[in-house]
Amino acid sequence: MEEQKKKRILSGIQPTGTFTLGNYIGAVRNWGQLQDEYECIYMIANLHAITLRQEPAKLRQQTREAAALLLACGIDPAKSLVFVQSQVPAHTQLSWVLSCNTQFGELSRMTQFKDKSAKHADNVNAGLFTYPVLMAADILIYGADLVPVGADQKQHLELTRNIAERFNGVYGPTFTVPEGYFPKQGARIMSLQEPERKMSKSDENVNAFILLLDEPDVILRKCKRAVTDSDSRVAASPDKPGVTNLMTIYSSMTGKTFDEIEREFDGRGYGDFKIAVAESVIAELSPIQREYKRLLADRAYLEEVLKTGAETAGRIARRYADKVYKKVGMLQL
Ligand code: ATP
Ligand code: LTN
Repeated sequence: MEEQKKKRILSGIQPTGTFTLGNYIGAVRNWGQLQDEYECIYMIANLHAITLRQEPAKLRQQTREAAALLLACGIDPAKSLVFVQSQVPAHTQLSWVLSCNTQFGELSRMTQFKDKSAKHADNVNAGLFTYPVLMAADILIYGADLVPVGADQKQHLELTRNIAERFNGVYGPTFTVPEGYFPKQGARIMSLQEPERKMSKSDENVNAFILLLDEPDVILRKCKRAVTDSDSRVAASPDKPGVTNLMTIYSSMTGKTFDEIEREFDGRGYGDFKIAVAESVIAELSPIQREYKRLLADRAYLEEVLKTGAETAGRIARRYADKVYKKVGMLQL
């Protein structure tokens, strides 16, 4: 019997700093788990990162660190393609064509654009506005079937689907219309300080997030300081967003259900619970941190992985971009 072709996955993460526990639970952890079932392509979105001002040397270093972190989180270059977005120029080439097939009104409705332009009012650049078009190009240029991301990217994915469908309607079947792939639990890990907002690596309050490279004592301190509610019962409910968020984290780390967690901490109060949350996070992150240090020290290996990744991804992307350029009437050489 002919072996069924594996479905293709693509996702990306910006090298804007060390990944948070939110990035890990909402996205990166799942990427490793999907490698056997799917053909996976994972990208470090450094072009997206410059929609906010970055310091060049720091961005270069963070890009290397992001690659090491992805591998340390279980992405195996023998199974998945890992590469840096700027090293596959076909993404930006497709992005231009897609931007001519995207409406100003659609981009104006993107909540990430509204949030980020409000937060960085001194630098509302065109790239920040067209960010989702480049993201659509990243996905469509590989004919990806599935895109594993956190819930905050749902709107961008919906836009990608609309762009693909519209393009197919005008120029004939060209793009695969991708589906989002969201974790059942933990698709939106919230800030430890303001549990109504998502945990974000660019938060100015360092107590709001846990970074994958935080030391055990830092993780313990951040968990102890996490905002909870006035009563002291460990129970999930919409009016207890702080505790519910910690329960989501604990559940993601241990595999325990909310019911099991409620029973485990029945009558024990928040103090014990927060220590248990911290310990579960430390246990999960320690091996990742060890592997990260080892990888970062082996620069030649990392460079080789990224080079091979960019070459292989580049070949796939080039073919797709050529096809699209032909379809829209660009003169071929
Ligand atoms: P920044 O804070 O710099 O805007 P970010 O922390 O949102 O960045 P991204 O690089 O934009 O990180 O996102 C990488 C992946 O992590 C995406 O799939 C995104 O949906 C997911 N993600 C980000 N924050 C969270 C969160 N708090 N909970 C769950 N998933 C998240
Ligand atoms: N915008 C995404 C990062 C990203 C991405 C992608 C995710 C860039 N290109 C393609 C999935 C597919 C974010 O997480 N902020």
